[in-house]
Amino acid sequence: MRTPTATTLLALVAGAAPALAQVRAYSINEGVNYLQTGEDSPPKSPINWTLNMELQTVVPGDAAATVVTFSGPRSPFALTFIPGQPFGLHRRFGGSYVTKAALDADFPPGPYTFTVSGGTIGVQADSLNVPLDVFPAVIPYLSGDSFTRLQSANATVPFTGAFPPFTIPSGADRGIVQLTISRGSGQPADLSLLLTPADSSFTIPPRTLDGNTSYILRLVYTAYLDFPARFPGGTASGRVAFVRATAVDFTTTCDADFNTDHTVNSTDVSDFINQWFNDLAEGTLTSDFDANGVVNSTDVSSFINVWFEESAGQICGG
Ligand SMILES: [Ca+2]
Ligand SMILES: [Ca+2]
Repeated sequence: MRTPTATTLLALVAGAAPALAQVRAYSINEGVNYLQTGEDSPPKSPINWTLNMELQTVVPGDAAATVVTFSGPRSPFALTFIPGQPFGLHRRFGGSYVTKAALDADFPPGPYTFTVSGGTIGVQADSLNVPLDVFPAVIPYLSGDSFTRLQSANATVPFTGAFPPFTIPSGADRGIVQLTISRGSGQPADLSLLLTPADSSFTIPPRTLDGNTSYILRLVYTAYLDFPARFPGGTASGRVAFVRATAVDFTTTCDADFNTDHTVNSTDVSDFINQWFNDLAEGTLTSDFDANGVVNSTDVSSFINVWFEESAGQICGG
């Protein structure tokens, strides 16, 4: 008989121990969405108000059903099991509302009790207390000249934009700023930045985006109320989130449109060469066309090749 080594014993123990069946997180997100369509002004009227509820268990099968009860006309509110996740995910979108008053009528402030049942952990319940309104006071938007410059952004050079900071509202525990850029709703993000409420600028690194391509930038301010150590045994973290999100549509210009006037022509070559000599003299990196951190002759040849590919006279973006 072989004697198990310490390593194999550890492996046996680890393999034999099932993942702890438990609720690990549950949340309610209230959101308001905006679209910025002009320079240096926050969007004045929301597109819509939304609400989402979610509960996660450590493994699928811990709970077969999740129902949320509260003092409102849409209670009881049954969440839907979302298959295909490594954990047990129960989620439901509460709908899109034109006004905050309409949202509050269906989902009023007060306690929301999440009850799980039908799985390995049996019937368990705990609640979240939803206050009336703990939204960040500031509506997210691209400030200064950021909006206009983004409309003709050249993806081969860094783009730095500005937005207003916000104060974590009274009653909230923390806040975050998220900035994502994708090719459309539901598409994976080409850029995803996690920032703080005190931040007021962001940078898109060169070559993160493609040239002559349409994108949606989403700037999201969230205030969180944390409810730690919830559910029997204190296994779950609860969270109520109040989210303001602003979308900005933009189209990058062609890679060879160096002066970002939406046309590729000989002026772009002369402007690029002038900048290239200037970078050599100053040690700057504006004409680092291949974004390798060095300005040298390869940047000129790469630029010229792309300039020929994006044939003269091509209209780009915008
Ligand atoms: Ca141009
Ligand atoms: Ca280079």
